[in-house]
Amino acid sequence: MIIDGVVPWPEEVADGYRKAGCWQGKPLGSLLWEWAQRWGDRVAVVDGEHRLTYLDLALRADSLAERFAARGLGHGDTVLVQLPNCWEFVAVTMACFRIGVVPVMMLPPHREYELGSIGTHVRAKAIIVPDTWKGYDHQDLAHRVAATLPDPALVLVVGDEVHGESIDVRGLIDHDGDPGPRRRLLDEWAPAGSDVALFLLSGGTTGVPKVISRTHDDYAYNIRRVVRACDFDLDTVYLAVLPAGHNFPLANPGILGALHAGGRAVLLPSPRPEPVFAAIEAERVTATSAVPAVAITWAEAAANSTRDLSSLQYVHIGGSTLAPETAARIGPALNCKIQQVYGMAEGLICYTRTDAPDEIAHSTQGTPISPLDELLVVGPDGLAVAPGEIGELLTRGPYTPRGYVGVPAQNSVSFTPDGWFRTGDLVRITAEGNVVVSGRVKDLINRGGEKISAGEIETLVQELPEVAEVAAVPLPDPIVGERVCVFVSLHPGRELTLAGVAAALTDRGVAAFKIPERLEVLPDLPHTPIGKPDKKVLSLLLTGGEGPAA
Ligand code: J2J
Repeated sequence: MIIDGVVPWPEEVADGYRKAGCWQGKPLGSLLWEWAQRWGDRVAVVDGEHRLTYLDLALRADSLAERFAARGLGHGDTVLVQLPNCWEFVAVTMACFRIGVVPVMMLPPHREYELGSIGTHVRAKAIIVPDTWKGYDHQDLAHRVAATLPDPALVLVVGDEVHGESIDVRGLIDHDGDPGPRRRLLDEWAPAGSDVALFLLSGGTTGVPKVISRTHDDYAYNIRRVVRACDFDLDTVYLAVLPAGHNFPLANPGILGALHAGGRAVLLPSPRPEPVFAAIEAERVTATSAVPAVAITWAEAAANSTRDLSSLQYVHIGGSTLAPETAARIGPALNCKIQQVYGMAEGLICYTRTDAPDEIAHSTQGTPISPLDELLVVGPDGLAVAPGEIGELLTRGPYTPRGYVGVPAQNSVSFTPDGWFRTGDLVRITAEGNVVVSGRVKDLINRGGEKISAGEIETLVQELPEVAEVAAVPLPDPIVGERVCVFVSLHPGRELTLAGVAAALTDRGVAAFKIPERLEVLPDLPHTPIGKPDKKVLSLLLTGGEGPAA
């Protein structure tokens, strides 16, 4: 089934990946039943008091899938999934995979602005939310957003307080323990391996929603390879603390990797050290993943913790720059090995391997997980740089799609005519083949691993009546790496405060992590020769001479 705006791999390339055995033609929902048959009574998912076996998970997913279908959801329909880390997230995702419904992985802090713009872009047919989360009423949010979407959209809610007009997700789950005819029926409705399995969101570099389509074939291959790179096996107990809808904890190797290996995924809705340490102790967690800012808080808190963390073997760290000295501190503090990961929802994943010497694991971001990943480092002229030199990384491969969904103009910028994805990251590749990320050319702000498009913030701030011109730049920060700083010039006689900007963007329904944390008002912004705000000069104003952190 072809979804509007999804860019396929060229047929001959796709054939090559099939012949090479990367793409096996199995939808992720059928893998669920393979796992259930192999490991039926082993525990698959732990969420607080809830412990689901593989069979239990498959039965619940099937039950949900049948009910989704009964409400008209089918192949290629998109559903915004905004759930915290909970067992229902896994069951809902698997249910979608079973019947070719495409979950769109939103994050819990997203609000009207993000749900509305993405939901419109993908023509969402349903929104799945918790009733409330961190004191915020997501059920109400979902109804407000649903009313603005181009197509009628169902609102499905996970929680105890489900209103009359919403569908209670837990209420859709019923089974008597026998897969029986329901499983056979759903097998008949299964999507093809080449169909889109899910949509992930990219931080992006402009205000255009950048939705990444991942097929069952490509995602399954990604998961198989990364399970290998991280030595996940039957004994793996993986703790998911980053938001589960993010590619990293979802599948690299994350929750789906742990399940694919026959291990166990423990879901925790918070990365705060104490609950994390308590979960590691209680569940004998062997591996977890974190962005650097989170891993640093764990390393600091571990010294004063009496929790038994001895089961922990690996922490996967990625999403933003990790200084080698910091990397060297984290392993000893948590008494485990770290594996660095340089990854992106657009595909390419690089990992330092479990047996890498410390020097490699601390100072590089590792090698690609697939021998078929192609990496090309180019200079500003678009030509390959000399080996070992820094340049922008371009990549292609069996799990790196050839375009964002429905944005042809953006695709002609983000992808080369021969299908290379321009990562926007500056890297060098060492003589041993390890990637070292050394900066970026793309215009975004990386706030503790959350990617914020400078262009998107600029569009929003530009709408304020006081603002003549705006530029958003990263403000280097010792804790989260970067925060959003906006430079503005104002119309004559107008005034603007940081609180005013924050209030206006919050009113627009923008997620809190994107709200600017510093405002600088200048009489005029400096400009480049072609008349754009000169962000290099602005960044220098912030750092007093040193450029912004990479
Ligand atoms: C510096 N920058 C990094 C690293 C990603 C695993 C891990 C991370 C992501 C992710 C992911 C970095 N050092 N180690 O999806 O599966 C920056 C780069 C990159 C962008 C991608 C996964 N690791 N980055 O972070 O789609 O700029 O994916 O292009 O959110 O994060 O962001 P995202």
